[in-house]
Amino acid sequence: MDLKNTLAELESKLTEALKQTEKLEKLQDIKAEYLGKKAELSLLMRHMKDLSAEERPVFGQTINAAKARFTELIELRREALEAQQLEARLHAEKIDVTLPGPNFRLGRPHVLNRIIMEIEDLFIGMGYTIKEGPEIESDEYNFEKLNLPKDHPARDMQDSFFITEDRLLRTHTSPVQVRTMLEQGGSQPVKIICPGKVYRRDEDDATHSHQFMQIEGLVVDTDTTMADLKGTLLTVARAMFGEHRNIRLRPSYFPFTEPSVEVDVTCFKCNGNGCGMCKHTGYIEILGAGMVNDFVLSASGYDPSIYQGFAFGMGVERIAMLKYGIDDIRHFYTNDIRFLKQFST
Ligand code: 2U9
Repeated sequence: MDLKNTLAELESKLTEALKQTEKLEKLQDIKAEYLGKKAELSLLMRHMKDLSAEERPVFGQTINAAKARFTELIELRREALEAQQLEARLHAEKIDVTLPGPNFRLGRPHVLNRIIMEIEDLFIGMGYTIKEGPEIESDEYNFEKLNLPKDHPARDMQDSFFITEDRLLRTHTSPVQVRTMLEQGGSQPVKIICPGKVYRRDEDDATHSHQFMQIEGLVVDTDTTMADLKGTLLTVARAMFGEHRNIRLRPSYFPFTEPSVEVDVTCFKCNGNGCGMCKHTGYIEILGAGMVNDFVLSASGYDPSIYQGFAFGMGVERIAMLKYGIDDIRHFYTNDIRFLKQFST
């Protein structure tokens, strides 16, 4: 059989073998069988020595052309099989984009933080700055500078968690105001609100929590009056409880303010007519306030003959409980998702 026929026969065998092969890995074996060292094609080269000098190059070129052709046939099959495999994978991994997605549960700010943000927005609108400070405080900033010396009976109103003789968990955010006044050096006006966590040694029950949140405010300037305080608190009451609310001030006592007042808002359930919610008084207490005590002004560097100030403080939980009719303060801290999810934006 001459060389051309042998090669044609080999090529048709190779073509057949490739046609039968469905697996990419098998191509390696076929390549070895048809192009490897022991392949028939390679063995044919041994006949070179029996040929004349003129015949050898033609023989060599023919064999090399066959090698190139065989390599091409194998590669073409490889490409076809690869394309087939990709097609199969794409088909198997097809995603149905019309299927409904997983039901993501959106988070939301805690109801207490929402109320704080609302109140912050209101005060920012009135030109206030928000100030925060440390939760571990010195006795001096938490008590002494606020007119609560060591033997003062009013310290009992705020039973405290002491860490050392001089360090405690702050019982109110008032030390933030003290720090701000000291920073301002007794000559710049102050207009701030201070939100944050506070701690008191109370037994936890439906209306008491050893940790709760407060927002306090402080304005110090050379022409600050009780009328400014009243106007400001009326604005807060209306923003929180409805535009038709009114407020009344009742005399009270706080060591850091003089005079001091407790502030009631007309009942938002009965519009002030009297109902179970307001115990038939028409009013609900929402916060405490007053004109800054002269001692407190001087203790933080402000001359009370030039400066006056007003201050107020509210418990955020109390505001939320009134606003949403929540009957137990512990709901805010036990994180029952059924409770929390009721307060969406
Ligand atoms: C400085 C001067 C005065 C802050 C004030 C109140 C009145 C008040 C309570 C409300 C409910 C605390 O959370 S509560 O128990 N607070 O009634 N707080 S005046 O007066 C200040 C603070 C800082 C330098």
